[in-house]
Formats: sequence, structure tokens, C-alpha cells
Amino acid sequence: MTITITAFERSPDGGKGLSRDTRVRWALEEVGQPYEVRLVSSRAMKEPPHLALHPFGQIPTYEEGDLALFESGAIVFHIAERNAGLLPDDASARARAITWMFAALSTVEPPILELGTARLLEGDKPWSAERLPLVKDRVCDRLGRLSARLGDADWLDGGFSAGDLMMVSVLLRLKPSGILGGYSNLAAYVARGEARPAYKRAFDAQQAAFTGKGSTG
Ligand code: GTB
Repeated sequence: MTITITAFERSPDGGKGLSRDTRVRWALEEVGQPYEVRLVSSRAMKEPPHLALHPFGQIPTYEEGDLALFESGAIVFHIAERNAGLLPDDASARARAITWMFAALSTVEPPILELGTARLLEGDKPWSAERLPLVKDRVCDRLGRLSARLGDADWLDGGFSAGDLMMVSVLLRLKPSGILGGYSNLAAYVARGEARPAYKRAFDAQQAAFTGKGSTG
């Protein structure tokens, strides 16, 4: 059955792979599932046909036959559950990998998003200079604890899993800030993720969609 995902027609990041369709593309590439991409304009995102797929009018979405999903975490989880390669067979290891997916999305990603908002949308507010260091501290607290847990391991819990895919995807958002440089094992962890052939294919596909060289993965 054909899998179709949605992505920005014009990604605000200029094809740097920071938009959330990249993590979905990456998961599909890891498990070897072909997929098609429907590019959606900012206006079309808020119109009824897309809102029927995504109640908040965002990307990415995922369609496969009668099934329509939204939320990158739910989509990656679905892909990982239905295909070999992203979740261990052992029940406990599988539960731990899923725990890392949730940790990435609900513990590590929120302060990182907040930092983006503080820098990009609130930088001109009179209180911004006072608030920014507080927001940055909250990011650094999470990174310090994640760094301590990862130690010198390659991945968070044994072999590469959907937990790592999600954590690396979340941390990638920090790359332009330079903050990751203060955590050498996390910087190396992200680089290991980026070096995976499946990530490279996903990155190239999202970039090709942006540069107009192609729109399907
Ligand atoms: N929780 C949802 C998920 O994980 O799927 C969040 C989805 C989401 O935020 N989608 C964004 C969107 O559709 C695109 S990824 N925004 C349009 C809108 O809300 O109207 C977020 C994003 C946007 C831009 C950059 N960037 O430029 O670097 C990075 C990430």
C-alpha cells in the first residue's frame, strides 16, 4: 500500500532538515519503506482537506490506505512497530526504546523549542536579554543529564533504535546554536545519526523537495 507523507512546500529552514517530516522520512528509510511526499503550502495547511488529516493544520501527516496519522512521534512509532529495524524484539528493550522516544519528545524537545522561540520570536522584546539565559539553562540542564546517561556509548540503549532516531532528530535543532559543542559525546552522537545512510537519504530527499529537484523520496 502506498505511503504518502506531507511536508512544507517551502520549508522555513531552507532545506536544512529541521522540519519534522525529516524524522518521518528517516524512519521510512531505515526500514526500507518507499513513500511519496505531498508538498503543502502554508495556506493549504489551514484549509479543510489538510485539516481533515491534521486537526492543527501542520505537517507531517502520514497516509496509508484508510489510515491517516499526524504527530511525528506517533508516525515514527507506527513505522517502527510495523517494520523490523527500529525497535528491538526483546519486550523490555523495546519498552526502553519507546521510553527514549517519549523522553526525546516530551522532556528534551520542549526546552529546545522554547529556546528557538525565545531567540527568533522574542529576541526584540525588552525582557528578552533577561529571559534568554534562563531558557538556555533549561536546555543545558537536559543536555547535561542526557550526556551523563549516554556516556561513551554509541546509542542510548544498546543498538540504534527509534529512540535514538527521535533523540538525534530533536538535538539536530540545536546545531545552529553551537550549544551542542559543549557536550562532545552528544555532538558525536548526533554526528553518528547524521552519518547513517538512511538519514542521508532522508536529508537529501527533503532538501530536493525544497530546491525543486524532486518531491518524492
Ligand atoms: N508535534 C507536532 C509533530 O511532532 O508532528 C508538531 C508539528 C509541527 O510543528 N509542524 C510544523 C508546522 O507544520 C513544521 S515542523 N508548522 C506550520 C504551522 O504550524 O502552521 C516545525 C519546524 C518549522 C520550522 C523549522 N525551521 O525553520 O527550522 C523547524 C521546524
